[in-house]
Amino acid sequence: MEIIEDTIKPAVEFFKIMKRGSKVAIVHGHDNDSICSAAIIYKLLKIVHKTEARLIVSGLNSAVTEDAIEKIKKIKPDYVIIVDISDVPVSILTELRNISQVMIIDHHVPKGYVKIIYVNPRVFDREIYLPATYLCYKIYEKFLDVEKILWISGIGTLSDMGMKNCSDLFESIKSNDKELIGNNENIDEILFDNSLLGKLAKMFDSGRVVVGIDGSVSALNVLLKSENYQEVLQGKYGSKNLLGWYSVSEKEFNRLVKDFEKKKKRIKRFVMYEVKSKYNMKSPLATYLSKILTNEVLVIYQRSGKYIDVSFRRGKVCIVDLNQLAGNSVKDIPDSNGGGHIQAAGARFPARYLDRFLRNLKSK
Ligand SMILES: [Mn+2]
Repeated sequence: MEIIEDTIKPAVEFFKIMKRGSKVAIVHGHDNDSICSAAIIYKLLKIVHKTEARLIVSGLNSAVTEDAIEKIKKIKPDYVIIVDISDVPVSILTELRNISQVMIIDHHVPKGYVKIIYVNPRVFDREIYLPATYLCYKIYEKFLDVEKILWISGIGTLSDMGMKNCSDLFESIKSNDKELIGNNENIDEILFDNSLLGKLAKMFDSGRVVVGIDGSVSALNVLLKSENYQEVLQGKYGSKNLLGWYSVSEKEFNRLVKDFEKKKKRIKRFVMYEVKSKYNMKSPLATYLSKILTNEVLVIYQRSGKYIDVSFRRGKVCIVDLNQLAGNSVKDIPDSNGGGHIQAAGARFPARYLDRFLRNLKSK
């Protein structure tokens, strides 16, 4: 595929020019695609550049926050690599550029960043969908044998629903780690519920779901320390925590699927549901429930402190642009944001604007 080669070329150059022993900081978000991207880049730097990169979690999954900058200022790295975070506010990017050389590896709708190295396939094709983990996997492949990171690449790419366009990765997993895919003929959503790779994806996500940011950081540490997925399943390197969180989140997940059936509301083409849970179940639940819809848009929301977080997903034959819908749903709401991908998006707004948000949706 041409686009992938064009996309990763500046990153490959970046790593070729980088000197051994350089100081590097990797800034990442909270979901599996982001932590798997960070893990792959970390391992690449460790082997090729003999560098232990510093990992910095952003306060938000979708944006680089001020607290991340404070940590970077203390480290004063030569290079900063930001993975799978779409929004880097201009003021923050300017600060970063004063300290270090910056590279962003992302796959959301492209931003007009300047004076940085920008690795995003959608610069070349706005519609193309290739998760950040897959981009990192392709970069790694230019330097090293990918055999040891296939499981991490599979977890991140599956979690971000990149099955369709990343078939070479899944073919490699099939031939090297057959057990992860099992006897599944089709590489699609079925893997979540019917494969070891799907189970691992849920396990690594359960840190974020049950504990939040600190859980994501723990999950990333397990990815970094483990040589292979067998060690994870054996409970090595802190993965005992993951196994515990996984069973908590599975139980809660099943409870919420039943609750959804009872309490979901249908308004025009929307199916709405408020998640009432002490865990961050909104996004895995939305991904699962979207598979049982056909032409509807699923709107799942959950309170988080003073805010409401929303996940938008669509049924199998639905063609609504969710990136646009999410943006429009909050456009007149102060202190809000909304957007993402055509097929999956999110929004966040102060809870007191719930009525206005619902009104905005109904007018669509
Ligand atoms: Mn992603």
